Amino acid sequence: MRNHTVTIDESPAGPMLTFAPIFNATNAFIDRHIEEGRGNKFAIYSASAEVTYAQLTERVNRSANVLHDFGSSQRLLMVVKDRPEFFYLFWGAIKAGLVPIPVNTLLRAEDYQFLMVDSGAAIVVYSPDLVEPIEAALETLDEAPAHVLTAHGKGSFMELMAAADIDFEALPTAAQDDCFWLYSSGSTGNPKGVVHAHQDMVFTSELYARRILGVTETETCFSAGKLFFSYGFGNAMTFPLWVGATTVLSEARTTPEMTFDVIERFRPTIFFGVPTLYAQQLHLMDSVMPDLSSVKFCCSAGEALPADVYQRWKDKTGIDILDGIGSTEALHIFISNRHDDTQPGSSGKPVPGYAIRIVDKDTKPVAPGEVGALQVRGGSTAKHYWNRPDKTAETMLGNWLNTGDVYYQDNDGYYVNYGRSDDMFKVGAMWCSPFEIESCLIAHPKVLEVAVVGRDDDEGLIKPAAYIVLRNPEDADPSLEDELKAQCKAELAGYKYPRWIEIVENLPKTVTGKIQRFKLRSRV
Ligand code: 3UK
Repeated sequence: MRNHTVTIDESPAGPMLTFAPIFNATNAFIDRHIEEGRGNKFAIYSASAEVTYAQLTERVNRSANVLHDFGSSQRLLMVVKDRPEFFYLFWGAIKAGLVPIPVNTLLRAEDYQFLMVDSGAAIVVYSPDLVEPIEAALETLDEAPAHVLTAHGKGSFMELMAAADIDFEALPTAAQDDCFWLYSSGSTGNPKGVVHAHQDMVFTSELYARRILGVTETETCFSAGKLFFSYGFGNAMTFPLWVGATTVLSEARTTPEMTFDVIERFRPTIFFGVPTLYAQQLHLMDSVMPDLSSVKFCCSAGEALPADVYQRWKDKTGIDILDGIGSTEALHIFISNRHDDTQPGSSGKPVPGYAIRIVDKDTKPVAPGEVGALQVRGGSTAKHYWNRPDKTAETMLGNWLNTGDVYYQDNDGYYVNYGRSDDMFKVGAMWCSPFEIESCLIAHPKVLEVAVVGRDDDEGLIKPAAYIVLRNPEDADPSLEDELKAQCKAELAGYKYPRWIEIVENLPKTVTGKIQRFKLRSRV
């Protein structure tokens, strides 16, 4: 068996992947393409550069040489925007036996200070425009990392790479060795370092990207979610690299306008977005209709895609959106809709190769149709959080991963999201899912975004409250409030209509676009 070899057996329980005893993911995702004759093919399109597989391989080797000289088995904190350097650093580190830790590029100095201390990284590489928060964070440290460099520009890591050798033999790692970390933002508390192995990227790329989406080397992928977010990390890096396809990178902040510009310029065949972005894009399409003719299909994850947004997108563009649920801990999507099997408003069915169960408080499977806690088991799940035995014990239950989500399986076998366990609330002893009420409200033509939380009424009993962003702020008037309440009363169980409707300019969100309902709960 060669060092990059993975063999796949089709068993009744799903595909079984076996790895060569020595397995360094860089051989499988980068070097293999040279042997397979893709050297002259483009791996990356971006505003700053176009990069072929041959150039990518050479630059990863140069980067591995620089990093290996810094010291093997160290950790490398990457605060790097979506540009080709991200690839050189990430794969060069893995090839040289270091552990890369890509982190969010939109944070403040205090956050970087936390990440530097928590990760104990000996090397920090950052995009030059982030110099202010990075330097401010470095100043607060008792002990500075041994090497701090910008990714590109004068005196940068790219300059060291230019002077380095173009050959490098991958370190003889194993498929289950620790390979890279991603930080999980979480809705509360400090982020947690999620430790992933070499094999985890292979499982997500093979089981979800190749087999469910059908990504092949002829595709061009564009992800609105950035590379530091494990959704974007798969969509825009490991998936195209696994099959020898092309990715489109943009370091610009994600806005509907930016996504339309990139799609028209680089003509991707697959677009990966998140629900709030699809809603904003639809709104923008009322005034400018972009040319989306290159896009064969779209994907959505990060939070549940309301059926209404799915349908309006389909009506307006003719393009399908495949919703699937994934997480940083599982690395990518493990329940998904399919090209030929989509149930709008649901997350779809398990991706073969993953085991899924919905359980009650005693970890007993619930009866069909009952809501419970969603758990997943599969080859890509993280075994632990860095330095957080308490959180590891709560989340990693043997081989099962507790997602923190509430789900039920409908009569046709589709998995339906009922919100986060901590966003759920009871009205008159009956469970209320914010998502169900939000899906009803967002179907109103004047509503752009909505979030529902439980709020105490005069009697201290919880009732739904809705926070709404309007398409046109001028539409705010009391009759609209009545109309929205009436719409919910007509379509939902009586107790679920929102007793309060607050029109707001925007909703609090995490950097990955998830609504922070806990912030709205404390706002009253
Ligand atoms: C929620 C969804 C309903 C759910 C992610 C795809 O979002 C990702 O990772 P995170 O670690 O958050 C995980 C949590 O987000 N969620 C994600 N997708 C859906 N809820 N429907 C969905 N389709 O609460 C989950 O536990 O930020 C998504 C791929 C990789 C990812 N990291």
